[in-house]
Amino acid sequence: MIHAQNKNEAYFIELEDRFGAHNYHPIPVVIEKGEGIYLYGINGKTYFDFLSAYSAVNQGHCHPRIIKALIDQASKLTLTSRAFHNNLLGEYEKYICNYFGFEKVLPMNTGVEGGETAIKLARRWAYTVKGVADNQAHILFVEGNFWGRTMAAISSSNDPSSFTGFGPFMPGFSLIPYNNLVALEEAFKANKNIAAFMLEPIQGEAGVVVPDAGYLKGVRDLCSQYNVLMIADEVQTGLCRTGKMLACDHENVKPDILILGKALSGGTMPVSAVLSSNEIMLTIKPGEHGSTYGGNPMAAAVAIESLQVLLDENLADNAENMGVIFRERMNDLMQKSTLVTEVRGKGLLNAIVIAPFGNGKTAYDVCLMLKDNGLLAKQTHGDIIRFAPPLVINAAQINEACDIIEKTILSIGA
Ligand code: IF1
Repeated sequence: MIHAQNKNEAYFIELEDRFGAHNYHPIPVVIEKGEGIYLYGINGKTYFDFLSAYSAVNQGHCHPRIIKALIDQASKLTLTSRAFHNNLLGEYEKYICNYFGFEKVLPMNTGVEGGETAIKLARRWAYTVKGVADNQAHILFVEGNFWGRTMAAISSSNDPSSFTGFGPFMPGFSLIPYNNLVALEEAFKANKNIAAFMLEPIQGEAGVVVPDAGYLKGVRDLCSQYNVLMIADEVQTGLCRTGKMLACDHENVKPDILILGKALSGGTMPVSAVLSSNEIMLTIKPGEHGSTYGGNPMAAAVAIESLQVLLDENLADNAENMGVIFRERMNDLMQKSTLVTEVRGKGLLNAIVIAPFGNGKTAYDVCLMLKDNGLLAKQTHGDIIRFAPPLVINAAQINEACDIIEKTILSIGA
């Protein structure tokens, strides 16, 4: 086995190109180690991680407590399947239900499985509780949503890069504009078969789109008034990312169904969870839904520790405070450079919008320059750069990272 240092970045990138599907266009950097807010390249360079694996490593890379929980459990029992009980699952279910104030949890693995589970629960509730006629249940989504890559997820998408060439699509879905309570109430009045309204409290992939103050509360009130389930997809916005434990907490809104994922495992393995009430959760009977790995002992052990770390290290408050510093620095930069046309976000989920510059260059090109200056971030939708470091970042580090962003932007043009 030749050690990695004998092989350069091109070697590993070429391996992926030759043997891997081409379903991504990564920033050309090869990482071999992660610790806290830093990623370490095989090229010997150290980088600020300002993506956090799309908010999956909120606790920081390889958090020692979470890694210990993973290793300890992996050495004892990794998987029983749900055909048998084990001594971890019930403890985890009690812990996470009490942690978020819900009666029951349905444990899955990926975020999109969480979304699929939420939709199945909503449809089943519509038929057995709300009284919607069979196969008539409708789920309402918002334009710009992103909740994964499955056929149901792309069937509810209005992003051509998500759905083009994958039809036919799942029926019973429609979209309304985000951040629009008038459109929401009109949709509820027009269709009595609406089982649920599913939304991200802040739209991540759409480019960190923060709705108006009061929108989430308005959604909550309209869903209650029209007997429609509110499904909050907090896979990316949850777990302290936006400065509160949940983004819904900014307006003291409690959804009927809450979807969690990503940082639920601190970036160690796929762990997702759907939380809801007995009335909704018990509409699914034994054998009607599940997953081989859903709720496995390793996931249970890691999720408990990942959630406890969020509390013990006050990561919501830190995200709030560091986010204020970050947006102040970015707004200051916007005064210095016409390249930055907008700054938006909440907590440590932020983004800047980049104006077109020099012969078709885009935000991707800015990300390449940021990489060369020691900071890793990723563009979305051509002109937006999302900045989302691990929530353990401190004031000195966030300012050092902002120095890199400022230096990079000003090197392109004032
Ligand atoms: C990729 C995007 C982000 C999500 C929300 C559910 C899921 C996601 C709000 C599904 C997943 C991931 C998917 C990942 C990159 C990343 C992403 F760029 F794709 F759109 F974060 F914005 N709800 N988002 O953001 O969770 O099944 O992936 O565990 O596809 O490369 P998953």
